[in-house]
Amino acid sequence: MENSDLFLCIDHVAYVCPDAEEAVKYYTEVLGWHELHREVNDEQGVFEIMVAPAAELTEHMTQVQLISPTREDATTAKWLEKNRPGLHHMAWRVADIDSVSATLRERGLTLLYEQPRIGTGGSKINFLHPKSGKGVLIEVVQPGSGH
Ligand code: MC0
Repeated sequence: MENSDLFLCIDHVAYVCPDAEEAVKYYTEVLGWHELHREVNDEQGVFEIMVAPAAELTEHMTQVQLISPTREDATTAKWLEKNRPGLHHMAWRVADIDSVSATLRERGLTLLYEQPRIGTGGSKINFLHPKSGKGVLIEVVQPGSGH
């Protein structure tokens, strides 16, 4: 793929904490942001709430994803044992995750999953290992219909 076809925008930045329900109050009640979506993702072991500064998403608006682990063996629970609540990963939106994944692998980068898994709103997701992301965990996300 050409570089200009790889990434569309920063889809979301994820904040991990023990209680997303408590965190969303800060965004909505203190900052006046809007809750746009919430769900439990059993495979990832997370409860997540998406918030944004506007009530309606514009095409390339970045959201903040408030995440808390739903079980002790979730990757985010392990992360919270080692870190205080804070920024956990950022997600780059793509149009075609299979083509982008193939290109990233051709460029020597390590993706965590062989095949994309299901993320927010039926999206398809994969992750660049932090060692392939300059020390940052990076999600690659192709939006689903409920995104
Ligand atoms: C771990 N490391 C990180 C990191 N987590 N670096 C930056 N940001 C993070 N969030 C680094 C550690 O510091 C360590 O570096 C190395 O990675 C190994 O860490 P570990 O503590 O031994 O942990 P692992 O290897 O067991 O797991 C790390 C790994 C895991 C990234 C593979 O967290 C994972 O599978 N993440 C992808 C899934 C995920 O995060 N799901 C939650 C969001 P050193 O230098 O000490 O070796 S789900 C989501 O977001 C969905 C719902 C969505 O958006 O749709």
